[in-house]
Amino acid sequence: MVQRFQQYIDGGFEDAREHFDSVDPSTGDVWARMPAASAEDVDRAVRAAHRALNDPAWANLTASARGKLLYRLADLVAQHAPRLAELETQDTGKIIRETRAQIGYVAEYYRYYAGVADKIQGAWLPVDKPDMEVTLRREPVGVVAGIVPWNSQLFLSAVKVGPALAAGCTIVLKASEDGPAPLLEFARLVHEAGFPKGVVNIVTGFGNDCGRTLTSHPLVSKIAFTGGPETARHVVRNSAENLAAMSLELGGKSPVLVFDDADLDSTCNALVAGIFAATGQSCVAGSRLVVQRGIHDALVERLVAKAQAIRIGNPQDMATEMGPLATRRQLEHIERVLRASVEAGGRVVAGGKQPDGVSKGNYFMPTIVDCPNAQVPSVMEELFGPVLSVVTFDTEADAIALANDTRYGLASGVFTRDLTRAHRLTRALRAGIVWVNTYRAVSPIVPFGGYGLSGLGREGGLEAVLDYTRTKSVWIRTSDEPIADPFVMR
Ligand code: TXE
Repeated sequence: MVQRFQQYIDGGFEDAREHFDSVDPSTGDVWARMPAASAEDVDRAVRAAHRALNDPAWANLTASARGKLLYRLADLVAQHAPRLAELETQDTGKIIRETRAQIGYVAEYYRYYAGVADKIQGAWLPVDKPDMEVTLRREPVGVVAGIVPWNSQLFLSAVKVGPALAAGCTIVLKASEDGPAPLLEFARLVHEAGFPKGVVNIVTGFGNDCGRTLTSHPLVSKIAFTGGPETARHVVRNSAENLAAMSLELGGKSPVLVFDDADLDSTCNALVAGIFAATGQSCVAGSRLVVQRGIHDALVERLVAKAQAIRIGNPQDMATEMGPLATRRQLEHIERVLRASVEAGGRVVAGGKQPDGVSKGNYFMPTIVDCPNAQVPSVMEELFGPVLSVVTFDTEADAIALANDTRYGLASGVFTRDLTRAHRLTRALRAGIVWVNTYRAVSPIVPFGGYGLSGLGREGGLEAVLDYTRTKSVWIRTSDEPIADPFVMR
């Protein structure tokens, strides 16, 4: 039976005037109808968030009380994690093993921000005027527009909703039109947690109507966007209307450097998790293997064996190790770039096609392409799929040059047992994250974000919470002496 979801505006659940189909990526069948928020719906949501911002029900809550609401939300996320995971798996094809684990951790993100709420402090400034007392207040920046793509919507929205609410902002969150079910369901938990109406609003819809109205709305003060660089350009242009503050998290083409002293088995496991988890649809996917010539053959051989052993299947099955891609569009994009890569000299040594015997669903085999140089399209372009491109280096300087030869700069990995080399590389790599002898570790306590086309600003950690505040400088004259008449010369 086709399920029907609602949008959440000003504390109420409602249908939109128009709905669209959501397709199960493992079967290609329509399983749900989603509300397509119109420009008018988005306008109502932003106005509700703006009213809530100044409503005593929210504005007069102490920071600790905001923290308590966030703790309650965290508990509800933990309690309902199985249902949220099932919905995310159903709507995006991400395997249940991954969605369960990730959503359990999403609750920890909300706990972190709950704890931060009453630790956001202002300052006293030692100003150069003896009769002045100057303090710096930190106030909520205002209404936040949060926009997320389909992959890991609950996770990517936690790093927006959490700091926004901790700081006292209100938010309108736009779920992706691909796989919005878990976020629309999350709205029920926000409601149950007891946030005043209008503090959190959750809609979904298409970029042109819903996304554009939200990011150009005059009452929006901050945009927190995760998605692709092309869409980010639209968002930046939209924000010319409201001059909103902005953070952009835009994916990458992250290199993993493997030196000939690395532990091959351990490295191989990290590489496989780095690229094939979430069927490669992850912004930090380690999609470029930069390997030293002496171990190239041994490492690639191990990787091919691991890739070929990955169990592809129904994403709701706990035994499945890799599920389908979220959309047909994504599958066709990968096939296109792979064809061009083979024409440019790339050699497909594993996968490269849909699994044999699969007649429906967006399945694609774990793929490894051995590339003669870094100009092969799969080495340059973000595929957002289960494709690992391999390039080879001789010296450390070559490895650094290859790794940094990208317009992106989100994450990077280094595998070596040489401590001094590891330190040199952490300095040399141009990326917002460097993982040494590990890959993909994340935590709410650690900032996350990239260089170059990977985006702007950071999410996670204390630094990012401050981006949801703005300072107000307060000058108080402490002298009892009357202020002299400025037009009388003394
Ligand atoms: O994301 P989009 P898509 C990369 C990845 C992928 C590509 C495109 O390479 O293949 O981006 O993915 C909303 N104003 N990443 O098409 O289009 C849209 O509705 C405002 C990397 O799914 O960027 C959705 O909610 N909003 C990445 C959100 O933007 C607009 C994750 C993201 O959609 C809009 C996803 C507009 N004009 C893709 N147009 C990562 N960082 O992990 C669309 N949107």
